[in-house]
Amino acid sequence: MLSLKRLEANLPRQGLGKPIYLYEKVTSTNDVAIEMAKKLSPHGTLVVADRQTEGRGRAGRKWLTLPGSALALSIILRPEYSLGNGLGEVTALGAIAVVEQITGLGAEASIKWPNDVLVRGRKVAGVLVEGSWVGGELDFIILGIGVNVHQASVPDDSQIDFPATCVDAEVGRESDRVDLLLGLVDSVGRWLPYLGEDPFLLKWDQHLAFRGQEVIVEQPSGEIVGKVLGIAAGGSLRLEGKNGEVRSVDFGAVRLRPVDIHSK
Ligand code: BT5
Repeated sequence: MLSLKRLEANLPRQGLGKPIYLYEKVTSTNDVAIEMAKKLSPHGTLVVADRQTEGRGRAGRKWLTLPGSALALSIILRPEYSLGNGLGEVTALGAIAVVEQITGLGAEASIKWPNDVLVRGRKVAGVLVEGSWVGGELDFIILGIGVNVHQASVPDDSQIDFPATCVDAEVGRESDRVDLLLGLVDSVGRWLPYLGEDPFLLKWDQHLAFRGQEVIVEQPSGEIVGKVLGIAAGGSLRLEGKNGEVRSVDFGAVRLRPVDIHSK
């Protein structure tokens, strides 16, 4: 189990992580954080669990958090602190934080637009951002991040539809989950003031996976095939079609996969 004592002694970082709530088991840290945010828990509230029984991915998909081996965390963000141009940028914020920490441990990580972190083409982390509006006004955003840390966190192939890995396997040694969590909170807090600004978009762009490669983007209106060019202002993905036409795909109910991976 993660040490609450160590976490409390080292938080907040960059204004995030106080209060912190650490659970042995929850349905989903995002669900717990949403309930707390509705009860007016402040900006920066951090919810962490050792295990999730109903961890959520996007569009009703599942996220598996196996006990003692992963990180599952959710941070409450409130709009009085600039939150950029919507959920897409907050999603990238979570992914950039993971990339920074993994890079700091010596492995190269990239962002599979819009919300996954990959190392050597395998998924090591996922980000789920959810917002709540009251009368058209943003009330709060929950930034949920799940990271596979130790080997036991990597689900069986039968449970996932994209190859997975964990931090330990990629950095070649056992990492410390508390250090990783503190580093993540620090990175999120450090980038938060720059959401939507050039340095942030540049960082996102620099770590984009599949640049120059053909990908398939699935959206409710159908599939688009194109070569990844980069991130556009606002956080949409720029793709080049077969005839050289360039189009932007907005963040939303989309999934991306390289054309040479046939899984869903
Ligand atoms: C995501 O969705 O990747 C977002 C995951 C967000 C998880 C965090 S944990 C803290 C917070 N609380 C929550 O309840 N959620 C957030 P998506 O891109 O839709 O990917 C989901 C897909 O990833 C699944 O359909 C599986 O194929 C795969 N998957 C599930 N668990 C995985 C794991 N531990 N490692 C790698 N892949 C996994």
